[in-house]
Amino acid sequence: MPTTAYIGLGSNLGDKEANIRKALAMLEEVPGIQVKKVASLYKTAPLYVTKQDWFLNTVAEVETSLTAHEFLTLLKDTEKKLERAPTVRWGPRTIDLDILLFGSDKIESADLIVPHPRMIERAFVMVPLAEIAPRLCIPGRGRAGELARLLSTDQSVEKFDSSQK
Ligand code: PH2
Ligand code: MG
Ligand code: MG
Repeated sequence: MPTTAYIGLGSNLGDKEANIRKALAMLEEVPGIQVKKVASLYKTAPLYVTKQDWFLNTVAEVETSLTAHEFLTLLKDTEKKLERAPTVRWGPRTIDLDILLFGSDKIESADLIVPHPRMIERAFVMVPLAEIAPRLCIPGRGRAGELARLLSTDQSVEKFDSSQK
């Protein structure tokens, strides 16, 4: 049985939009992965390390026959192919691909924690997630739509118009 997973995509180095579109195109090509829904692109203020360029963020729903760890390896390989260089924690990156949810799995291994432990505090994750899956339940936290509404007033997240670059 395939698993429905949600991934967060972010970029704040180079051609941000191209980086996100390439990452999605590369994932589409992988046997065992189908990209089902992609939210709009959002221009977002950097969180945590605030002295860096703004990010483009989105969220995608994918269906996959891979295991969570196979999926993680694939995302890391995709980041490498898009020339993501090592950086400081929360610093600038060409592309960041994070597993947010993997079916209803709860995973706590050294290299992967799912649901993503900080997703619900991040408007740059919750606003695009709520766009494509407002009624999705985040285990123990509530529905994506409600959680996003609580966040979006104090973190800058606006729809990105790629024609106005
Ligand atoms: N990613 C981070 C740290 N801060 N801020 C925004 N707005 N968007 C991100 O994707 C982001 C961030 C580390 O992964
Ligand atoms: Mg991240
Ligand atoms: Mg990451």
